[in-house]
Amino acid sequence: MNAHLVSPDDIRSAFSAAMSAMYRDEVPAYGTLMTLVGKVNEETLGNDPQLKQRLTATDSLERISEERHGAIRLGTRHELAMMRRAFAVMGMVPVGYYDLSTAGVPVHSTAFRPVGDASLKRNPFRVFTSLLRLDLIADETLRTEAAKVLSGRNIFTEGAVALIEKAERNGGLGREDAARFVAEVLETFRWHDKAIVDAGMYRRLHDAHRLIADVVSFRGPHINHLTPRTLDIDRVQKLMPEHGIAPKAVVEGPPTRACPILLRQTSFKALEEAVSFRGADGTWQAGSHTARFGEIEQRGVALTPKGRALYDKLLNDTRARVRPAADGSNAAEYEAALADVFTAFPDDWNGIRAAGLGYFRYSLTESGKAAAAGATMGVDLETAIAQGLMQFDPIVYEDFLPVSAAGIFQSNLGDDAAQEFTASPNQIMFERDLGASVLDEFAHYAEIERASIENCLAVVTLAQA
Ligand code: OOG
Ligand code: NI
Repeated sequence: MNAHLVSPDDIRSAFSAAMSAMYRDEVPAYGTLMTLVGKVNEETLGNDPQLKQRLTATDSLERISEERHGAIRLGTRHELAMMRRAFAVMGMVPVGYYDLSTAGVPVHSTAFRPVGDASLKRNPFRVFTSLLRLDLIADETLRTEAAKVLSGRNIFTEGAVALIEKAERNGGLGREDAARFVAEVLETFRWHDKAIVDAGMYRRLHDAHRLIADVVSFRGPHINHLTPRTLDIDRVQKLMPEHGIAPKAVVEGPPTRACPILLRQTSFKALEEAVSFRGADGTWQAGSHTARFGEIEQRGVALTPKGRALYDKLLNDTRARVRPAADGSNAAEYEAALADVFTAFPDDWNGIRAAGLGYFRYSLTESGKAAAAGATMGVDLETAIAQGLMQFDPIVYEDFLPVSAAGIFQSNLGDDAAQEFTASPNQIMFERDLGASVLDEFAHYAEIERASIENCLAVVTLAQA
């Protein structure tokens, strides 16, 4: 019976493609961005045969043009728990906990994504998923009203829920069910231009925080952006205006480097879109809502806890020197400070590796394979590398960065949206609402690295025996 089940990786790929097609249809600027990113990626690979060769050798060239992440914001813990079950059918599990209250955004989040090398290579589609924290809203009346609106909506179709339950019962879905599942779950991410609240309520939610209005006022958690991955974010940022897209002032994350680390992101501002609000007598009142935007990202090496601590420190040091203004007035100054402060972070692969700052995937070189076949002596990792028997490639960072995420949120909430909340991470509450614990990202990368070394040692050991 299991032979008839479609692999979760295939369902995720189909879902990612369907979502991309829907968003391209709904937000044409996303299509423009995709085309631009595709062009820049092709040029980058053309100019850097070595990069192309490494990506091909590690089997990761194919995934790049197919790769993207999206984001949604949910209203209740029931929505979050069901979303976890829906993503599980696609082989996506919650990784990491992000507290955004520190950054003035009343949500906390996780990223649903595939784990494991084979699944990531097949399709690394991720969804940054936030849960609204009504507990951070001061106005008690509004909080109660918002909770009431949220409790009255059902963001999943009946068909989606039935197929999620069926997949859980049978350990997966057959071909027809999988196709129906993709179509049914896609409905949850669709844009609705008719609000479920009246204009007055929308205004009050909006005044409390724009994000609250976005989460509470509509029938579902529309996908608010999809983000393709580029091999050269500076180039795309520079070319965007020529293509009629205005990027945000500064790129979030680390500066431009020879060896990219973690994640760099930039977005274009959310569009003002026509919506209508419920009138008292069944009529509709015209208005507008701003939520959906576009983003691009460039991914670099995943950092160890030590590397991440250094990154966090350098980012803090930079921001203590220059805080990037929302209007871009000090963008050049910020970029200069960032580049300057980050000279303290080694910028060659072996330096990053030797200092224990990043995670790498090890493999035998051709001469390593030959040596292993000829029953050479076993040598330790450093010697094997020094003798050219082993090579290493950076393991791509698959997760997100809280400061960057906050910057992306803020750039799309308008300049009046900056608000102070008391920092109140609550991973325990989040995991209770989710109905599961989130995976520790560091443990995951460490395991990929370990397994790659073990692969090589096995060959060397076998050859010695
Ligand atoms: C999510 C913002 C975070 C990212 O790439 O860091 C994010 C949101 O605006 O809902 O997507
Ligand atoms: Ni994003």
